Amino acid sequence: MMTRTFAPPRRGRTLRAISLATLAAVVLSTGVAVTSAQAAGSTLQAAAAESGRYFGTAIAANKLSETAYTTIANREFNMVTAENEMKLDATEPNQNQFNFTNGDRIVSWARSNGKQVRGHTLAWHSQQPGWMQNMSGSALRSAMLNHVTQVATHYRGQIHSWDVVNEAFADGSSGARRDSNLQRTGNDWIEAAFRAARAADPNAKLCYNDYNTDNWSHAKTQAVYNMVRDFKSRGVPIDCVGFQAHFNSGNPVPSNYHTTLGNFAALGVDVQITELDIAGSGTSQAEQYRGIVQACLAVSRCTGISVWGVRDSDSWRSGDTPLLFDGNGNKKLAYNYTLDALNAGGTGNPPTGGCTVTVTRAEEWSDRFNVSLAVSGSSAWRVSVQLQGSQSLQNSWNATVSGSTGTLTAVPNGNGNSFGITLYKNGNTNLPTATCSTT
Ligand code: 9MR
Repeated sequence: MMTRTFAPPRRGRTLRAISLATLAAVVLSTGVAVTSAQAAGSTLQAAAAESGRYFGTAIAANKLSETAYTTIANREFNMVTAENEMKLDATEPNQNQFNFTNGDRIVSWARSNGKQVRGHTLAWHSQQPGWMQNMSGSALRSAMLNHVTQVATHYRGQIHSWDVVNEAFADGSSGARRDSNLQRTGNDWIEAAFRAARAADPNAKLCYNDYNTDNWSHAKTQAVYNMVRDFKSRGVPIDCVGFQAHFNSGNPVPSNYHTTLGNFAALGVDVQITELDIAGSGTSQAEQYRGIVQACLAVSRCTGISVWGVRDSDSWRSGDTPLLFDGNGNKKLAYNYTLDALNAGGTGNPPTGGCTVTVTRAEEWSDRFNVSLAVSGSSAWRVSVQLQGSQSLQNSWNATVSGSTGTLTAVPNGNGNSFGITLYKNGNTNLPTATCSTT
């Protein structure tokens, strides 16, 4: 995990995100202002916003009356997806009788708390109401298009991105479309749905959304890619591709994820991570979350990440403890790694002259954790380390470190340009930030 102290200008970065007091302190204490310090976002939404991205969650309408739930959801996330409330069975239980009650509750909660909404989902083989399951042919095609039109029209102007079509490709090595009643209405059902959605809500971004499309070498990934390329070449209105990102040991985070995201983005669509959850616990789970964030940050058109639920207990597969908060609403290690990765941002060039320090989280125990710091650009340096909250210094190595709380100062002691510290958490597990100046 690296925290750049010398952040390149990034989209959406505003002075609001930088404490002016911190900035002034750096300039004054070093004498030479080599660059500005990077402010660390203290919530997922703030940290993601530093690079112009959103951080979202699935929301269940029946939990909006639970304060413990809404407190976390409101604090951490600025994008909301209705977990089930906008699906076909929820919104059109009887043909041409629409019910938007629960979908509207989520949109209303989101809007009154300043959040945007992802719409999920307009056309899908699953969770169809009974009347639709029994239809076929041109009657089904018309009913599907009517559904897309009516629902997208109801929410017109209120949706950031719509999952227009969900999960239309088969798993495995075939690269084929998934067999379904919708697919049997003709191969053009997907583009027809996109055209209807565009006509109904011209300002919403229109996404194709699927799972098991993360590994670039998988046949399903290639098949979706080829469809998107074809749509772009023929002017079918598609703006984005959603990667659900449901991971477990059978479907691990691929090492080529940034390649997948980058190749789709190169087709001229945004990419979004739409339903992220990762089965597991501890460091292994946390490192996978970090990998996902880093893959998204490496692709400029990866515009946001949404997790599929707030707490483990809210998850559709709660036994896998796949989310960022435990059932009591406590931040998990995966949360810390995710926040750190968002704050670290994408790669950038260090300033000319001066020095750069990277901050990496290392071993962790219940009461304390190690932090590794590596200086580049100069061997005559002074590093200021801003501890978080009540954190205090227990130990240090390979540098002379003074101070014990608040801001530490480190200078070389003849052991090179990398050094380490052990910090007592004292209730705060966030990674410290650091700035470097030459001496
Ligand atoms: O999380 C959703 C769960 O509450 C529903 O019972 C389930 C029904 O299909 O759908 C879950 O959400 C799915 C999403 O809509 C599409 N991608 C896979 C998600 C997890 O199954």
